[in-house]
Amino acid sequence: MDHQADAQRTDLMTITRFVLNEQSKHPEARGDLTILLSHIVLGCKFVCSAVNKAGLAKLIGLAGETNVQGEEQKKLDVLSNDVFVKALSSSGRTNVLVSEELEEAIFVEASHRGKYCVVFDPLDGSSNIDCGVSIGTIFGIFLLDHDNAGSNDDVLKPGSEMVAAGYCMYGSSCTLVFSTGSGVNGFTLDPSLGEFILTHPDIKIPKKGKIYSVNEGNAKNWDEPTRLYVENAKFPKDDSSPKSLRYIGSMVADVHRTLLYGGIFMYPADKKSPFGKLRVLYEVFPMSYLVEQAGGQAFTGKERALDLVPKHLHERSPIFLGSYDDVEEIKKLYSATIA
Ligand code: FDP
Repeated sequence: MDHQADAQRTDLMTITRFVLNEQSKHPEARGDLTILLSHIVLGCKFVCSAVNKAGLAKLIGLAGETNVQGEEQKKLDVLSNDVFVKALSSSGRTNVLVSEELEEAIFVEASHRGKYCVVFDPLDGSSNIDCGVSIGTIFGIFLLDHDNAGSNDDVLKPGSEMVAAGYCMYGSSCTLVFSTGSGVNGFTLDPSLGEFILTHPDIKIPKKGKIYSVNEGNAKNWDEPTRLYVENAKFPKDDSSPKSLRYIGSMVADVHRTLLYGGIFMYPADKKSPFGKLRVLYEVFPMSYLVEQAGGQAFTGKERALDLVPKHLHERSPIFLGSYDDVEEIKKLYSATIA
């Protein structure tokens, strides 16, 4: 019997243990971020379970319809929003909440108010929900220097001011990836334990990748740098191999693959959508934060994505993110166009 291998299997680094270890490196920390993260983890577990059951539930008349008890079932994205709003506000550590699902920000009432502002997309990749393809939750966290009533201005700040960000991907397994500003770590949910276990420690994005990821159906409306980048990816001018195209159409899944395998994910501006499609606060910022923490770059076509200062809660921005060298290439194409 291999006792050493057995010992390794039983010495599990759960997400709670990991976050507490991180907290102990900061003697001044009072555990507020740890508590907030544990509420986010609970929300992710809840949504994961709902996503896993959705297909089956639909077959027997649940999800989105009326169940056997005659109760109306909420659609997954509405349900996910409710789960996260409740998990976050009940943590007692949040102040302002911005959700993709809600027009206005939520200002947490005084009795539960804390110092953190959370921006989130409770269920991203909605067009993939009904066909069972990977979808996810994305979140970013800002810290206030006061615990008075918050305002929209508390989140209309550059992404570089976030103190943590992450996503949970509901795919063939449930994977939670996050950073509190000192690297990126990934955890996989062990359904038999109900615990997220560290499976991807200290994720580093390859310096250069072999994959480009973009909705090429929009090509006729692209700007010149994007068109040139994709042309070079397919017909390289040097003797390198062409890149592969991979596009799932769920930002979480496309960024997850980019973090692990390298390459570039793009949602550029085009003639029809001059600001691109993806939302600054809860899509562009958290993913750019993670990519930078993993050693890559995130660029809007004009500037470093984390330097953007949004004027509105649901503002959009073009985004190019991924391996350092690949993003460098598109940056050069943009500066050549402007020059
Ligand atoms: P969806 O519309 O399915 O919710 O922001 C939403 C998003 O998905 C991203 O997850 C995804 O990267 C992108 O939009 C896909 O957009 P296209 O269908 O235009 O490619």
